[in-house]
Amino acid sequence: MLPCAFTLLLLLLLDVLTFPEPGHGLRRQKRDWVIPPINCPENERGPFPKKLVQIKSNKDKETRVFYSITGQGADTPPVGVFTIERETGWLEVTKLLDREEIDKYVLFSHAVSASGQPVEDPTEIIITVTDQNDNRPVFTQAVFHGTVLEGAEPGTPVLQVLATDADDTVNSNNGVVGYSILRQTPDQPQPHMFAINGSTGVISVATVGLAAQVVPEYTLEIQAADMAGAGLLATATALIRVQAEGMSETVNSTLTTHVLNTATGLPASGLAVQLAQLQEPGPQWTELVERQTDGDGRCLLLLPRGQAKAGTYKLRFETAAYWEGLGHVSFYPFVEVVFTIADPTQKLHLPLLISPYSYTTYRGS
Ligand SMILES: *[C@@H]1O[C@H](CO)[C@@H](O)[C@H](O)[C@H]1NC(C)=O
Ligand SMILES: *[C@@H]1O[C@H](CO)[C@@H](O)[C@H](O)[C@H]1NC(C)=O
Ligand SMILES: [Ca+2]
Ligand SMILES: [Ca+2]
Repeated sequence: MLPCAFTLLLLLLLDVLTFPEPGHGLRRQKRDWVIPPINCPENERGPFPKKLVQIKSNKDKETRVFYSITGQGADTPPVGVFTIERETGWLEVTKLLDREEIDKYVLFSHAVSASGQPVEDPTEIIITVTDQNDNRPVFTQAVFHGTVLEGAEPGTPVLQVLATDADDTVNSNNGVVGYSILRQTPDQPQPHMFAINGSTGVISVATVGLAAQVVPEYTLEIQAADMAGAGLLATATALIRVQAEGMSETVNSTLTTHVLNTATGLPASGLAVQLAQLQEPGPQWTELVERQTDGDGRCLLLLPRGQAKAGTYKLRFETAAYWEGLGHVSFYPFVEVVFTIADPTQKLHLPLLISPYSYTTYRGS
């Protein structure tokens, strides 16, 4: 980009633009001479008219030549933004330009003799209006809403904010918006629970620990700045509701299990667990849930209160897959524990201790 495009225009003044001389050379092209694109910055103040470039026909040695221009900005709306001095060929701009309104003018210059006969082919003049950063970003909404499930993993997308900027994004960063999070309220359990992608505006979970009972809703103050994040500013709000689905299940769960690897003394994590219920009267099992033990070897969500009924249940532990994952062969392809629930409101804990060659279970509390 030019720091000041009028510098260039002044340089152009030294090179008076002449119409091509026809019939030169063997490979004459249809349009053998093009006036180079003229850059004209928007918002340039007067006094007007302001000279841009002088156009000249070599025929002026033989005859008097009169110049005119046609096209948008000359004789079609907006009429008269550009004029040309009939006798000197000076092309002038008559008013302040706005790139966001019109970013390019295509004009044609004409040269005629005193009798009105064209002495040149019309020549194209392209005037490019160069950008100034005269628009700040504008958020498409004052408040953006999003919902996230509590316990969501870092990286989980929550919502996308959007700000537009009318300025140029192709040849400059004047219209390129960069996003950031200014503030998180409340700053519990930590100040940076969410992150925003600076270029896309996608807000995602940054830290584990979202819990509806701790913070049911977050307010984020979001900033958009042009110049890819370093320029003119705008702010908006993002409201993020933390959905408590997992929590009520956890707190209300009446059945839990805990698997311990007795070969190492460590919790068995990532072990698949299935819960099924016996359909009376027949020997038919209806599968209720399928889970994996967490990092502590626990499964807390097996039987939510309200869903629990008195009856016969079965927990199936996929022990062989677990041992295979550790490079062991298991004597037991799986472990099934069948038990009865008499009082569905009472909490029931069912630990399982496993080694490749043994297992133990008992009623815990
Ligand atoms: C932002 O999103 C874009 C497009 O999805 C991605 O290419 C880029 O890596 C992301 N930036 C960060 C910092 O995650
Ligand atoms: C238990 O579940 C009931 C309804 O299913 C709900 O109203 C209650 O808030 C839950 N309790 C807890 C501590 O989450
Ligand atoms: Ca801008
Ligand atoms: Ca602009």
